[in-house]
Formats: sequence, C-alpha cells, structure tokens
Amino acid sequence: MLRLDATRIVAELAGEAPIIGGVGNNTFDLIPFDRPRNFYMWNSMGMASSIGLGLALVRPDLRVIVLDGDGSILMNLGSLATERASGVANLVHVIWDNGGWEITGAQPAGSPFGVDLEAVARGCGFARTSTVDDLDAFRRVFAEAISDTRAWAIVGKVDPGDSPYRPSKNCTRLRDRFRTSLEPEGDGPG
Ligand SMILES: Cc1ncc(C[n+]2csc(CCOP(=O)(O)OP(=O)(O)O)c2C)c(N)n1
Repeated sequence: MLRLDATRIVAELAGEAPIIGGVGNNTFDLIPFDRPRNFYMWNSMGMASSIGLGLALVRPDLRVIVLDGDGSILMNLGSLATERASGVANLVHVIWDNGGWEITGAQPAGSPFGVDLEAVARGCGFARTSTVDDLDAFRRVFAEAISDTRAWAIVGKVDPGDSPYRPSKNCTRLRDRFRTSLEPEGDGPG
C-alpha cells in the first residue's frame, strides 16, 4: 500500500475532522490534499499524537485524526498509554508502518524486529484497533473508525519511499490557519 494512496482515502473520508500530520513523510503526503483543517507539523518527531490528543480533549465535538509514523510513535510510545488514560474517545490514530525511519535513510526500526504496534495499542487499552496492508481494507477500517464514537488505533502497512511534497516552512502561518479553521464558523484563510 502506498502511503499517498492511503492518505488520499483519509482526506476523502475526513469530512470536518482536523488532521494532524506527523513528522516528515506523514505530513508531506497530506500536501496534495491541502485544507485549512490540516496541521502540518515540522520536525517535532513523536509529538503528533500529543498534539492530536490535546485537540481531541478540548474539542469533543470533533473527531481528530492523527497521521503518525512508526518511527515517530516509537519515540513517544507513552503517548498511546496517555491517550487511553485520558479517556479520549474522539481520536483516530493512524500509524503508517514502513518498518523504520524512512526519511533519514531508511534505518530499520520496529516491525522488522517483531514490534507489533497494534498489539502495543491494545496493551495500552485501545478497544478498537486494526492492522491493514491494502487500500480496500484501509478504506473499510478507516470509514468505521471515523464514524465511530470510540478511539481507534490503526496500523497501516505502507511501502518504503519518501514523499516529494513539502508544506510551507512558515510555521506561524500554518498554525494560525489551522487555529482559525477550528473557530466557530471558521474555515480559515484558505
Ligand atoms: C527528536 C528528533 N530526532 C530525529 C529527527 C529526524 N527525523 C525526522 S523524520 C525522522 C523519521 C521519522 O520516522 P517515521 O515517523 O516512521 O516516518 P518515515 O520517515 O519512516 O516516513 C527522523 C529520524 C527529528 N526530527 N527529531
């Protein structure tokens, strides 16, 4: 499964849900599906889950999507436990598993050594989890997750390969556009 194709499915099904992109490729492949409610995180490896959790807790009226990387969640593994401990219900945490840190030279990490991130999420208390490795299965599972009322963790097995896309490096503008899009009646400056 190509991460870009799976990200397209997320964008198609997201509706009003804000999407938090994780470091590097996880954000970069969101760029073709640009919208004010996409948050493009630069460099803060591992923090997409924490940003998504904070947003989900203050905005229980929205489902919040996190697009994470396997290498990133390994760096902030405790955030899976924090998500459950918080009682959050409106979070859909997608983890793209390409077997390591692709963008810094494809150093292997996690699944090539037997790490099962879905099992980790389950062990942290997620009641709704799935691991999928093709687009049809991903579409089915993601559609269920986005329309559910419980928190989900989905591990999407994706092929190696870096994204060619890049967001602006004006982080202040990215933040402000995202914030404005979440204000009542706000759709952001576009
Ligand atoms: C604290 C920290 N360490 C290292 C990096 C460098 N870095 C940026 S992206 C990345 C790999 C992220 O892996 P993953 O989330 O699995 O995405 P992938 O590159 O595999 O698509 C690394 C090591 C960083 N940005 N921050």
